[in-house]
Amino acid sequence: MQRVITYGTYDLLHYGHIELLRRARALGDYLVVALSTDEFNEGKGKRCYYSWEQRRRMLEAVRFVDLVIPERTWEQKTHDVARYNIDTFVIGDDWEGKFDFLEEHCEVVYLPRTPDISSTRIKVDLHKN
Ligand code: C2G
Repeated sequence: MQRVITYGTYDLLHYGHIELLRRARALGDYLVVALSTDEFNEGKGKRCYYSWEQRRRMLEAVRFVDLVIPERTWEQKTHDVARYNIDTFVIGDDWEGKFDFLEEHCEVVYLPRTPDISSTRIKVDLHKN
């Protein structure tokens, strides 16, 4: 069984997120999503609209997602790859090169981001109209 992992905030779930999850899942048979906790997001300078619990429930409703775990630190990725027996780490190419250190533990794949959609853009567009 090919096991895949990805990381993210996934707030205001949108089709760019879904497209990432669909392509990530297509690289294996099982997809783990490490979902940024509210505290970790503060460190990323992100304030979420939905709580971690709400974001977890939404991701668990996505058929491409098999397991949601908390992302609490930048340093947990190597541990997660071992703990969940991961074959492939996947993330959008806005992170290109940032996680190459994982290559000694698993395959590292950066996928093209879906253009013209982001949680920030949704908030701005909604505010305008
Ligand atoms: N994404 C995408 N296309 C978009 C928007 C997002 O492919 N238009 C991807 C991102 O590249 C990422 C995932 O969807 O792989 C989740 O995006 P975010 O919630 O913004 O995640 P981010 O804040 O980048 O967190 O340790 C890694 C970080 O937790 C990543």
